[in-house]
Amino acid sequence: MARRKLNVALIGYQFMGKAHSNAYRQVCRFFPELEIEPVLKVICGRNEERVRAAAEKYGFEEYATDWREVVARPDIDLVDVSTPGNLHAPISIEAAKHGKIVLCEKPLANSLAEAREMVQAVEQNGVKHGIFFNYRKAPAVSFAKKLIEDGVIGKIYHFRGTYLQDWIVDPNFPLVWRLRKEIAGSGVHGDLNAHIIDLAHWLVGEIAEVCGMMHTFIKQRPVLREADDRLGGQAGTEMGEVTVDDAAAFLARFKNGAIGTFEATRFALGRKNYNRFEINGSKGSIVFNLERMNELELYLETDPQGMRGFRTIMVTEGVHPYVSAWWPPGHIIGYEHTFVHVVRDALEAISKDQLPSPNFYDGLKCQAVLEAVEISARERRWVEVPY
Ligand code: SOE
Repeated sequence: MARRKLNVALIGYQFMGKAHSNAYRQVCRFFPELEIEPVLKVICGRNEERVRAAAEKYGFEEYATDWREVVARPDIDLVDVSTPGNLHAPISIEAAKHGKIVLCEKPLANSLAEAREMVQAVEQNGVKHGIFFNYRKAPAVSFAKKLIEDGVIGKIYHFRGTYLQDWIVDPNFPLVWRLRKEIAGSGVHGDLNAHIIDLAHWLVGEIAEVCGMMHTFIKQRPVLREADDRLGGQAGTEMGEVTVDDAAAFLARFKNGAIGTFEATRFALGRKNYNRFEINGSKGSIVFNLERMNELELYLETDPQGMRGFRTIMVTEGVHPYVSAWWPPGHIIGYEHTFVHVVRDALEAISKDQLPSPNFYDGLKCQAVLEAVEISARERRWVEVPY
Protein backbone atom coordinates (compact mmCIF):
# COMPACT_ATOMS: atom_id res chain seq x y z
CA MET A 1 0.00 0.00 0.00
CA ALA A 2 1.32 3.46 -0.84
CA ARG A 3 1.14 5.30 2.42
CA ARG A 4 1.14 9.04 2.98
CA LYS A 5 4.49 10.02 4.51
CA LEU A 6 4.63 12.12 7.64
CA ASN A 7 7.97 13.74 8.42
CA VAL A 8 8.79 13.54 12.12
CA ALA A 9 11.05 15.85 14.10
CA LEU A 10 11.91 14.39 17.48
CA ILE A 11 13.14 16.85 20.08
CA GLY A 12 15.08 15.02 22.80
CA TYR A 13 17.20 11.91 22.46
CA GLN A 14 17.48 10.35 25.91
CA PHE A 15 15.24 7.69 27.47
CA MET A 16 11.96 8.87 25.93
CA GLY A 17 13.63 9.85 22.65
CA LYS A 18 14.80 6.27 22.40
CA ALA A 19 11.34 4.83 23.21
CA HIS A 20 9.58 7.12 20.73
CA SER A 21 12.12 6.54 17.93
CA ASN A 22 11.58 2.82 18.29
CA ALA A 23 7.82 3.33 18.10
CA TYR A 24 7.99 5.34 14.86
CA ARG A 25 10.31 2.76 13.32
CA GLN A 26 8.22 -0.27 14.25
CA VAL A 27 4.69 0.95 13.87
CA CYS A 28 4.04 0.29 10.17
CA ARG A 29 5.85 -3.04 10.26
CA PHE A 30 3.41 -4.40 12.83
CA PHE A 31 0.34 -2.34 11.92
CA PRO A 32 0.59 -2.44 8.10
CA GLU A 33 -3.03 -1.29 7.72
CA LEU A 34 -2.00 2.26 8.69
CA GLU A 35 -2.45 4.77 5.88
CA ILE A 36 0.28 7.06 7.17
CA GLU A 37 3.95 6.24 7.54
CA PRO A 38 6.25 8.23 9.81
CA VAL A 39 9.61 9.21 8.34
CA LEU A 40 12.38 9.75 10.89
CA LYS A 41 13.48 13.06 9.42
CA VAL A 42 15.37 14.91 12.14
CA ILE A 43 16.32 14.41 15.78
CA CYS A 44 17.24 17.45 17.84
CA GLY A 45 19.23 17.97 21.04
CA ARG A 46 21.63 20.52 22.46
CA ASN A 47 24.76 18.38 22.59
CA GLU A 48 25.93 17.99 18.99
CA GLU A 49 28.13 14.97 19.55
CA ARG A 50 25.44 13.06 21.41
CA VAL A 51 22.59 14.00 19.09
CA ARG A 52 24.67 12.95 16.08
CA ALA A 53 25.25 9.57 17.70
CA ALA A 54 21.52 9.30 18.50
CA ALA A 55 20.59 10.08 14.88
CA GLU A 56 22.77 7.24 13.71
CA LYS A 57 21.65 4.80 16.39
CA TYR A 58 17.91 5.42 15.98
CA GLY A 59 17.94 5.86 12.20
CA PHE A 60 17.16 9.56 11.67
CA GLU A 61 18.06 11.15 8.35
CA GLU A 62 19.46 14.26 10.02
CA TYR A 63 20.30 15.78 13.38
CA ALA A 64 20.02 19.37 14.62
CA THR A 65 20.82 21.37 17.75
CA ASP A 66 18.31 24.24 17.59
CA TRP A 67 14.70 23.20 18.16
CA ARG A 68 13.36 26.61 17.05
CA GLU A 69 14.83 26.07 13.59
CA VAL A 70 13.53 22.52 13.47
CA VAL A 71 9.90 23.31 14.35
CA ALA A 72 9.86 26.07 11.71
CA ARG A 73 10.99 23.78 8.89
CA PRO A 74 8.37 23.51 6.14
CA ASP A 75 9.22 19.85 5.50
CA ILE A 76 8.30 18.80 9.07
CA ASP A 77 4.73 17.55 9.67
CA LEU A 78 4.89 16.26 13.23
CA VAL A 79 6.90 17.50 16.20
CA ASP A 80 7.47 14.98 18.99
CA VAL A 81 8.38 16.64 22.29
CA SER A 82 10.49 14.18 24.28
CA THR A 83 12.39 16.74 26.33
CA PRO A 84 12.30 17.34 30.08
CA GLY A 85 9.12 19.10 31.25
CA ASN A 86 10.37 22.70 31.23
CA LEU A 87 10.56 22.62 27.42
CA HIS A 88 7.19 20.97 26.74
CA ALA A 89 5.30 24.27 26.67
CA PRO A 90 7.71 26.44 24.63
CA ILE A 91 8.36 23.75 22.01
CA SER A 92 4.72 22.64 21.69
CA ILE A 93 3.46 26.21 21.45
CA GLU A 94 6.03 27.17 18.82
CA ALA A 95 5.38 23.97 16.86
CA ALA A 96 1.63 24.66 16.93
CA LYS A 97 2.24 28.19 15.64
CA HIS A 98 4.02 26.62 12.69
CA GLY A 99 1.01 24.39 12.04
CA LYS A 100 2.66 21.13 13.12
CA ILE A 101 0.99 18.11 14.67
CA VAL A 102 2.34 17.93 18.24
CA LEU A 103 2.83 14.73 20.24
CA CYS A 104 4.16 15.48 23.72
CA GLU A 105 5.56 13.40 26.59
CA LYS A 106 3.80 13.48 29.95
CA PRO A 107 3.19 15.38 32.14
CA LEU A 108 1.87 17.88 29.62
CA ALA A 109 3.61 20.79 31.35
CA ASN A 110 5.29 21.91 34.54
CA SER A 111 2.27 23.91 35.69
CA LEU A 112 -1.44 24.22 35.06
CA ALA A 113 -0.97 27.71 33.61
CA GLU A 114 1.51 26.36 31.03
CA ALA A 115 -0.79 23.46 30.20
CA ARG A 116 -3.63 25.92 29.55
CA GLU A 117 -1.39 27.94 27.22
CA MET A 118 -0.51 24.77 25.32
CA VAL A 119 -4.16 23.86 24.83
CA GLN A 120 -4.88 27.40 23.69
CA ALA A 121 -2.01 27.21 21.17
CA VAL A 122 -3.15 23.96 19.58
CA GLU A 123 -6.75 25.19 19.46
CA GLN A 124 -5.91 28.60 17.99
CA ASN A 125 -3.68 27.07 15.33
CA GLY A 126 -6.06 24.21 14.60
CA VAL A 127 -3.39 21.50 14.91
CA LYS A 128 -3.79 17.92 16.06
CA HIS A 129 -2.20 16.92 19.34
CA GLY A 130 -1.52 13.88 21.45
CA ILE A 131 0.19 12.94 24.70
CA PHE A 132 2.21 9.87 25.61
CA PHE A 133 0.12 8.44 28.45
CA ASN A 134 1.47 5.15 27.22
CA TYR A 135 0.10 2.84 29.90
CA ARG A 136 -3.43 3.22 28.57
CA LYS A 137 -2.12 1.30 25.58
CA ALA A 138 -0.88 -1.77 27.42
CA PRO A 139 -3.26 -4.45 26.11
CA ALA A 140 -4.24 -5.46 29.66
CA VAL A 141 -5.15 -1.86 30.56
CA SER A 142 -7.14 -1.34 27.35
CA PHE A 143 -8.86 -4.65 28.08
CA ALA A 144 -9.66 -3.47 31.63
CA LYS A 145 -11.26 -0.38 30.08
CA LYS A 146 -13.44 -2.61 27.90
CA LEU A 147 -14.50 -4.75 30.86
CA ILE A 148 -15.45 -1.65 32.83
CA GLU A 149 -17.38 -0.17 29.88
CA ASP A 150 -19.20 -3.47 29.42
CA GLY A 151 -20.28 -3.29 33.07
CA VAL A 152 -18.43 -6.47 34.03
CA ILE A 153 -17.34 -5.15 37.46
CA GLY A 154 -20.43 -2.98 37.93
CA LYS A 155 -20.51 0.37 39.66
CA ILE A 156 -17.03 1.45 40.73
CA TYR A 157 -16.40 2.14 44.42
CA HIS A 158 -12.60 2.23 44.73
CA PHE A 159 -9.56 3.14 42.66
CA ARG A 160 -6.30 2.26 44.40
CA GLY A 161 -3.26 3.35 42.42
CA THR A 162 0.39 2.99 43.36
CA TYR A 163 3.43 3.78 41.28
CA LEU A 164 6.53 2.60 43.12
CA GLN A 165 10.18 2.73 42.09
CA ASP A 166 13.48 2.55 43.97
CA TRP A 167 16.16 4.04 41.76
CA ILE A 168 17.18 7.01 43.96
CA VAL A 169 17.36 5.37 47.39
CA ASP A 170 21.19 5.62 47.29
CA PRO A 171 22.05 9.10 48.65
CA ASN A 172 24.98 9.19 46.22
CA PHE A 173 22.70 8.89 43.21
CA PRO A 174 23.36 12.14 41.30
CA LEU A 175 21.13 15.14 40.97
CA VAL A 176 19.67 14.25 37.57
CA TRP A 177 17.17 16.59 35.89
CA ARG A 178 14.21 14.64 37.27
CA LEU A 179 15.26 15.87 40.76
CA ARG A 180 15.36 19.56 39.81
CA LYS A 181 12.17 21.57 40.04
CA GLU A 182 13.19 24.20 37.51
CA ILE A 183 13.47 21.43 34.89
CA ALA A 184 11.05 18.69 35.95
CA GLY A 185 8.39 20.83 37.66
CA SER A 186 7.98 18.24 40.40
CA GLY A 187 9.41 14.86 41.35
CA VAL A 188 7.44 11.63 41.49
CA HIS A 189 4.28 13.68 41.43
CA GLY A 190 4.50 14.77 37.78
CA ASP A 191 6.59 11.79 36.75
CA LEU A 192 4.60 8.91 38.26
CA ASN A 193 1.35 10.21 39.78
CA ALA A 194 0.66 11.74 36.35
CA HIS A 195 0.40 8.23 34.93
CA ILE A 196 -1.94 6.88 37.59
CA ILE A 197 -4.08 10.00 37.54
CA ASP A 198 -4.52 9.56 33.81
CA LEU A 199 -5.41 5.90 34.24
CA ALA A 200 -7.93 6.81 36.93
CA HIS A 201 -9.46 9.49 34.69
CA TRP A 202 -9.74 7.05 31.82
CA LEU A 203 -10.99 4.05 33.75
CA VAL A 204 -13.09 5.64 36.50
CA GLY A 205 -13.86 9.29 35.68
CA GLU A 206 -13.05 12.83 36.73
CA ILE A 207 -11.80 13.65 40.22
CA ALA A 208 -13.70 16.26 42.21
CA GLU A 209 -11.34 16.95 45.13
CA VAL A 210 -8.05 15.82 46.61
CA CYS A 211 -6.09 15.86 49.85
CA GLY A 212 -2.37 15.23 49.50
CA MET A 213 1.10 15.12 50.99
CA MET A 214 4.51 15.40 49.35
CA HIS A 215 7.85 14.58 50.90
CA THR A 216 11.57 14.77 50.14
CA PHE A 217 13.74 12.26 52.04
CA ILE A 218 17.17 13.22 50.70
CA LYS A 219 17.66 16.94 50.30
CA GLN A 220 21.25 17.11 48.99
CA ARG A 221 22.90 14.96 46.32
CA PRO A 222 26.11 15.02 44.30
CA VAL A 223 25.70 17.14 41.20
CA LEU A 224 25.49 15.36 37.85
CA ARG A 225 28.61 15.19 35.70
CA GLU A 226 27.20 13.34 32.73
CA ALA A 227 23.73 11.91 32.13
CA ASP A 228 23.06 8.52 30.55
CA ASP A 229 19.83 7.40 28.84
CA ARG A 230 18.85 5.07 31.69
CA LEU A 231 17.68 7.70 34.24
CA GLY A 232 21.12 8.06 35.90
CA GLY A 233 24.58 9.28 35.12
CA GLN A 234 28.00 10.01 36.61
CA ALA A 235 28.08 11.88 39.91
CA GLY A 236 30.43 14.79 40.47
CA THR A 237 32.02 15.75 43.81
CA GLU A 238 30.07 18.91 44.70
CA MET A 239 26.66 18.68 46.36
CA GLY A 240 23.45 20.28 45.10
CA GLU A 241 19.92 20.71 46.45
CA VAL A 242 17.07 18.33 45.59
CA THR A 243 14.15 20.63 44.86
CA VAL A 244 11.38 18.11 44.16
CA ASP A 245 9.33 15.52 46.04
CA ASP A 246 10.67 11.97 46.49
CA ALA A 247 7.23 10.66 47.45
CA ALA A 248 3.70 12.01 46.93
CA ALA A 249 0.41 10.52 48.05
CA PHE A 250 -3.18 11.71 48.01
CA LEU A 251 -6.79 10.83 48.64
CA ALA A 252 -9.39 11.61 46.02
CA ARG A 253 -13.15 11.79 45.62
CA PHE A 254 -14.37 11.12 42.10
CA LYS A 255 -17.35 13.03 40.68
CA ASN A 256 -19.23 9.74 40.24
CA GLY A 257 -19.03 8.86 43.93
CA ALA A 258 -16.01 6.52 43.80
CA ILE A 259 -13.08 7.20 46.11
CA GLY A 260 -9.41 6.81 45.35
CA THR A 261 -5.95 6.58 46.85
CA PHE A 262 -2.79 7.41 44.91
CA GLU A 263 0.79 6.85 45.98
CA ALA A 264 4.03 7.48 44.08
CA THR A 265 7.56 7.06 45.36
CA ARG A 266 11.12 6.37 44.24
CA PHE A 267 11.97 4.99 47.69
CA ALA A 268 10.21 1.60 47.65
CA LEU A 269 13.17 -0.76 47.62
CA GLY A 270 12.53 -3.79 45.46
CA ARG A 271 9.79 -2.09 43.46
CA LYS A 272 11.35 -1.26 40.11
CA ASN A 273 8.46 -0.03 38.00
CA TYR A 274 5.49 -1.13 40.06
CA ASN A 275 2.63 0.72 38.43
CA ARG A 276 -0.33 -1.09 39.94
CA PHE A 277 -4.01 -0.30 40.22
CA GLU A 278 -6.88 -2.14 41.79
CA ILE A 279 -10.45 -1.20 40.99
CA ASN A 280 -13.30 -2.55 43.10
CA GLY A 281 -16.84 -2.46 41.75
CA SER A 282 -20.26 -3.74 42.80
CA LYS A 283 -19.82 -6.96 40.78
CA GLY A 284 -16.09 -7.57 40.83
CA SER A 285 -12.54 -6.25 40.94
CA ILE A 286 -9.71 -5.70 38.46
CA VAL A 287 -5.98 -5.57 39.20
CA PHE A 288 -3.17 -4.52 36.86
CA ASN A 289 0.54 -4.34 37.62
CA LEU A 290 3.03 -3.16 35.01
CA GLU A 291 5.67 -5.52 36.38
CA ARG A 292 3.41 -8.31 35.05
CA MET A 293 1.98 -6.30 32.22
CA ASN A 294 0.69 -9.17 30.08
CA GLU A 295 -1.70 -10.23 32.83
CA LEU A 296 -4.93 -8.86 34.24
CA GLU A 297 -6.46 -10.14 37.46
CA LEU A 298 -10.23 -10.33 37.57
CA TYR A 299 -12.55 -11.27 40.43
CA LEU A 300 -16.23 -11.82 39.71
CA GLU A 301 -18.82 -12.05 42.44
CA THR A 302 -21.08 -13.84 39.93
CA ASP A 303 -18.79 -16.89 39.88
CA PRO A 304 -20.36 -19.89 41.65
CA GLN A 305 -20.04 -19.93 45.41
CA GLY A 306 -17.03 -21.97 46.46
CA MET A 307 -15.28 -21.17 43.20
CA ARG A 308 -14.74 -17.45 43.72
CA GLY A 309 -11.27 -15.96 43.58
CA PHE A 310 -9.06 -13.79 41.40
CA ARG A 311 -8.35 -15.35 38.03
CA THR A 312 -5.29 -14.30 36.03
CA ILE A 313 -6.09 -13.57 32.40
CA MET A 314 -3.11 -13.73 30.04
CA VAL A 315 -3.94 -10.75 27.85
CA THR A 316 -2.09 -12.21 24.85
CA GLU A 317 -4.86 -13.57 22.66
CA GLY A 318 -5.95 -12.23 19.31
CA VAL A 319 -9.22 -10.98 20.84
CA HIS A 320 -7.34 -8.63 23.19
CA PRO A 321 -6.55 -5.04 22.16
CA TYR A 322 -3.45 -4.60 19.92
CA VAL A 323 -2.31 -8.19 20.44
CA SER A 324 -3.10 -9.70 17.04
CA ALA A 325 -0.45 -7.42 15.50
CA TRP A 326 2.26 -9.10 17.56
CA TRP A 327 2.80 -12.74 18.52
CA PRO A 328 0.79 -15.93 19.11
CA PRO A 329 -0.96 -16.38 22.50
CA GLY A 330 1.43 -16.41 25.46
CA HIS A 331 4.26 -14.79 23.49
CA ILE A 332 4.40 -11.74 25.65
CA ILE A 333 5.08 -8.10 24.82
CA GLY A 334 6.88 -5.37 26.80
CA TYR A 335 7.21 -1.75 27.88
CA GLU A 336 8.26 -0.47 24.45
CA HIS A 337 5.11 -1.82 22.80
CA THR A 338 2.97 0.66 24.73
CA PHE A 339 4.71 3.49 22.85
CA VAL A 340 4.20 1.75 19.51
CA HIS A 341 0.49 1.61 20.35
CA VAL A 342 0.35 5.32 21.23
CA VAL A 343 1.88 6.12 17.85
CA ARG A 344 -0.36 3.61 16.06
CA ASP A 345 -3.50 5.17 17.47
CA ALA A 346 -2.29 8.71 16.82
CA LEU A 347 -1.45 7.94 13.18
CA GLU A 348 -4.79 6.25 12.66
CA ALA A 349 -6.62 9.25 14.10
CA ILE A 350 -4.59 11.66 11.97
CA SER A 351 -5.30 9.66 8.82
CA LYS A 352 -9.03 9.95 9.57
CA ASP A 353 -8.69 13.67 10.33
CA GLN A 354 -9.57 12.99 13.98
CA LEU A 355 -7.93 14.09 17.20
CA PRO A 356 -5.57 11.47 18.71
CA SER A 357 -6.52 10.04 22.09
CA PRO A 358 -5.14 10.71 24.64
CA ASN A 359 -4.42 14.32 23.76
CA PHE A 360 -3.66 17.72 25.32
CA TYR A 361 -7.13 17.85 26.90
CA ASP A 362 -6.27 14.70 28.86
CA GLY A 363 -2.90 16.23 29.74
CA LEU A 364 -4.64 19.37 30.98
CA LYS A 365 -7.07 17.41 33.15
CA CYS A 366 -4.18 15.52 34.68
CA GLN A 367 -2.30 18.77 35.29
CA ALA A 368 -5.31 20.19 37.14
CA VAL A 369 -5.24 17.25 39.56
CA LEU A 370 -1.46 17.48 39.97
CA GLU A 371 -1.72 21.14 40.83
CA ALA A 372 -4.65 20.66 43.23
CA VAL A 373 -2.60 18.05 45.12
CA GLU A 374 0.38 20.42 45.34
CA ILE A 375 -1.83 23.15 46.78
CA SER A 376 -3.43 20.69 49.17
CA ALA A 377 -0.04 19.41 50.39
CA ARG A 378 1.27 22.95 50.86
CA GLU A 379 -1.82 24.27 52.63
CA ARG A 380 -2.70 21.02 54.44
CA ARG A 381 -6.34 20.89 53.32
CA TRP A 382 -8.77 19.33 50.79
CA VAL A 383 -8.73 21.15 47.44
CA GLU A 384 -11.24 21.08 44.56
CA VAL A 385 -9.76 20.21 41.18
CA PRO A 386 -9.85 23.30 38.93
CA TYR A 387 -10.65 21.50 35.63
C1 SOE B 1 11.12 7.35 35.47
O1 SOE B 1 10.54 7.54 36.70
C2 SOE B 1 10.14 6.83 34.43
O2 SOE B 1 10.89 6.52 33.31
C3 SOE B 1 9.08 7.86 34.03
O3 SOE B 1 9.65 9.04 33.58
C4 SOE B 1 8.16 7.27 33.01
O4 SOE B 1 7.15 8.16 32.66
C5 SOE B 1 7.57 6.00 33.59
O5 SOE B 1 6.75 5.42 32.63
C6 SOE B 1 8.63 5.04 34.01
O6 SOE B 1 9.51 5.68 34.90
